Amino acid sequence: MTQLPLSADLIAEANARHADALDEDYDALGRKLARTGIDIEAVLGRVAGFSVAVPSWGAGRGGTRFAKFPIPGEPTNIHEKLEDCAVINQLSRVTPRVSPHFPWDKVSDFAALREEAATLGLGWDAVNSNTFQDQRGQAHTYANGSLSAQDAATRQQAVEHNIECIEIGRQLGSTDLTVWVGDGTNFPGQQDFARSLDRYLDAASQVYAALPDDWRMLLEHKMFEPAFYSTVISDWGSSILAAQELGPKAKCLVDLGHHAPNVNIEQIVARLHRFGKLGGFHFNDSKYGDDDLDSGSINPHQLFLVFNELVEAELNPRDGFNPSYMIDQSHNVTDPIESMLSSAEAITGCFAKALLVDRDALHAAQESNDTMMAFQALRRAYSIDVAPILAKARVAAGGAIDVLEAYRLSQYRARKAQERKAVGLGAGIV
Ligand code: PSV
Ligand code: MN
Repeated sequence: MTQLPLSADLIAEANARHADALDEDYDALGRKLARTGIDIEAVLGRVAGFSVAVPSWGAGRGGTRFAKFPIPGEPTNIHEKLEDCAVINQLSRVTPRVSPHFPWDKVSDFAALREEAATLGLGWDAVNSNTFQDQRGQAHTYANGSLSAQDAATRQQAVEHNIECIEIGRQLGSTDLTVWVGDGTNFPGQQDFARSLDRYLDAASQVYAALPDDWRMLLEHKMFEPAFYSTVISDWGSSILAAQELGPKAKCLVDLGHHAPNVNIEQIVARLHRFGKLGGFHFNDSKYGDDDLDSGSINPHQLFLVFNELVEAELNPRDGFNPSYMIDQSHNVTDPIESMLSSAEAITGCFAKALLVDRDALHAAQESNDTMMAFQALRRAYSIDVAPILAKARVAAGGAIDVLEAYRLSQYRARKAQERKAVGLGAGIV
């Protein structure tokens, strides 16, 4: 039986105060959309079917290289993280899966962990391996790389860790392995670009060979950090070449924060789709070179344009279009639950807006080189406030009309502060 962390009565009472206003706004929006031939109920149905996974590691206050400022009631283990993820899903009803990270989320009994999540109404998304950090007692250091390391024993260790992640994922019911390596260099000349990629491909193919038939290996590229001169899988070009070489189960994962500023990410999405290699997303936002800001907080228009490509891609599927949607954020100054609630709403909102694009008008304008009307087809959809559709979908599924208000009313964090042990300050560089 499902046991959710927040009181259903509290959510219902909070919703009751907003119900009339929501009905009014939804009806008004319905009439507005009907004038352009859009059935709001059909959009509502699509939004109700949408979901995005939350990262287990995003439930804590990650901090930066400089400092960490924990808050009372933060989770310190996967069990507490799951409970927080369940709060996010209970209120938003759009985040029913958790993407775990190993060894951070390692437990002795994964069958029990799967049960525990199910009781909280949660399933599992892609498992993430971690060969960018050394763990206590580890035989070989990743200081000089993991899947691409010069040292064969280090590469073997990284391969085995990834295979262990697949095994854990099987027990949890996942079907995707996300592989991001921190491998790269800090100095020109430090490594030979070609040979390090050869080593990566050789090791990655051993991981690939261990994938069950219905699994995918999602390759995540990142331009820099922690390596600041070059990384082995630096961009979507390296990623798709590697995925093509590995085989059909290898796909590319786009973390929105892993590109140079102003890169046209929506075009990358279209390109990856064109070649049947779009595997998934890590949603977040970025202003400079960061990859941890809340989704849509800096560039909501870019997020909309990404979803515009995804809706377009869905209409022209290639090679089983089925990208996996995940949030990947680290929160430094906000309550992580609030940040993920806010991000989930921003992501779903962009999906909904993308559904409102008049595709016939857009395609006709494109075909006739009517630049302004093509742009306006996007602009009109982007300008529509879809909040009433999102709220209706949440209420119908048992969630909250105003997710942040209901969360604050619940006093959840204050209660956890009484129950949970305090988080350490962790290491910063100052
Ligand atoms: C790397 O910056 C990354 O985006 C990868 O997805 C990691 O698994 C995650 O963040 C957590 O460090
Ligand atoms: Mn990521």
